[in-house]
Amino acid sequence: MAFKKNFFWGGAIAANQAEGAWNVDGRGMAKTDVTTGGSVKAPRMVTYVDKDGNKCKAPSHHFTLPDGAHYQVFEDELYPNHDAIDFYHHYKEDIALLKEMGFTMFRLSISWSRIYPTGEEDKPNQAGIDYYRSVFEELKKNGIEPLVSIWHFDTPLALEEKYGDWLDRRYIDLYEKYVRTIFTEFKGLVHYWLTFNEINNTINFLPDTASDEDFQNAYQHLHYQFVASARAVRIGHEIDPENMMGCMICGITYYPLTPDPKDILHCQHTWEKGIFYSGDVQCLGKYPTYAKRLWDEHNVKLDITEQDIEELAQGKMDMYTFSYYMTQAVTTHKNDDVVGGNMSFGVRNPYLTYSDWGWALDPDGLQYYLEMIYNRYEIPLMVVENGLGAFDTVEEDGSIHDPYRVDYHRAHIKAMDVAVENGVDLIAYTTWGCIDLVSAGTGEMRKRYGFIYVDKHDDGTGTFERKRKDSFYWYKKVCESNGADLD
Ligand code: BGP
Repeated sequence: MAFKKNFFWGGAIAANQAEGAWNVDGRGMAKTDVTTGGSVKAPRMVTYVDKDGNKCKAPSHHFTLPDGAHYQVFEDELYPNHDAIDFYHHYKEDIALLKEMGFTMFRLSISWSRIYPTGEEDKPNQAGIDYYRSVFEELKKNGIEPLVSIWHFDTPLALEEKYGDWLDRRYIDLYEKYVRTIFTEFKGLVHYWLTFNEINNTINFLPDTASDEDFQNAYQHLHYQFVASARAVRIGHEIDPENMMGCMICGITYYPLTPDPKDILHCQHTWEKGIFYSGDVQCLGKYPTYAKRLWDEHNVKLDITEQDIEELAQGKMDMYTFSYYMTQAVTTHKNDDVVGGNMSFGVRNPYLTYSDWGWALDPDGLQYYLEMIYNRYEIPLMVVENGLGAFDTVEEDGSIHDPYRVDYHRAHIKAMDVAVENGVDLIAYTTWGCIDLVSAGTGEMRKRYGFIYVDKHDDGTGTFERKRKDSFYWYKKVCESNGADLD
């Protein structure tokens, strides 16, 4: 196997999908606290009260709070992220299991509203800081390097109500205050930071049929996050020159469905809009040439200042990190054979099979992505999410047989190995949802990714008991053999 001696093997979770304890120790709310469960067919809903006091629900994707409305938790609704898998109270037990598997890296996120409950306090919430310090110390004690996402889809709800969803320049300073606090408090404990999880989602999941106003908002939202991210990179380096700062991109490999030159061109433009736009700004420190075309297509006029341009140039990433689950075929021809549920994942690729949630299974696409991206930026890469969301069955004796999960990871690790052999500087692999957690897309528990099973269910029941699946023992061999033993 080609992996370096100090390659990081591990797994990943996110605060809002794992911690639970949503209203404990002074934490403020985030959007996920007013978001219900859903399924592949039914979207997750946000709950709010309109200006006349009526209880309302709306699909959470691309939701904008109407004027005069307020987000609200309703007693007769179930909010899966409220308890999640209660990592907040189980972290010691969970870290012991990760150590047993041989993890050398664990990716987790900080909930902004545990540190600044409304985002606008002058002083941080000490209980939030103490909690994360204990988690990082526990990891250190167990020889596991933390990889910390600063923002994983969880802006404090109070800011969302006041300033909309990153549509206000004031977010940049508020985010700066938050990152200064965590860089200072956790100096020496954390060295690997990711500024915004899947920052490109704002634009790559926006359908071409969306209105010009939606595109205007999406590109503006992204611009403020790019500046906030670049500023975090600069400040992260100032506070601790040993900090390694990374972007985090939702990595999708796009293929043209046919050799029609129009499909090839369309595919290239899909890469530019969905993947390269966000990577180029963050890794090359400036907007690419094709940005003007993307903006012009939808009459987008951005608020970009001279200072923003300077900040982008000063905040280039040390590493490129990404999630990888699937590939998508795109075409300019009429084709109704689309895949996915309430979110579209392109047209069906006849050469691939699909998961129960409509995600294309394609390890070759990971090799393609790794080689494409490394050739573009030539900085270290990390695969920080990869995994199979699947139904698991607990047998009567408590065992969980999940050969499908082992097959999935084995094939993706082999693909990484070939890319490394071909010269890609890949330094880490953290599988998604190494401990079962709440799905971000559907809010389900039954869409399980873990090597560790958690007794928690979609109807809110469960004991939170943890169990080792068969894949737990398999991944342990992988970690301990540095990827050599994949049998
Ligand atoms: C990514 C997110 C994660 C995670 C994963 C799997 O988009 O960064 O938060 O949830 O996808 O998606 P899902 O939970 O919808 O299966």
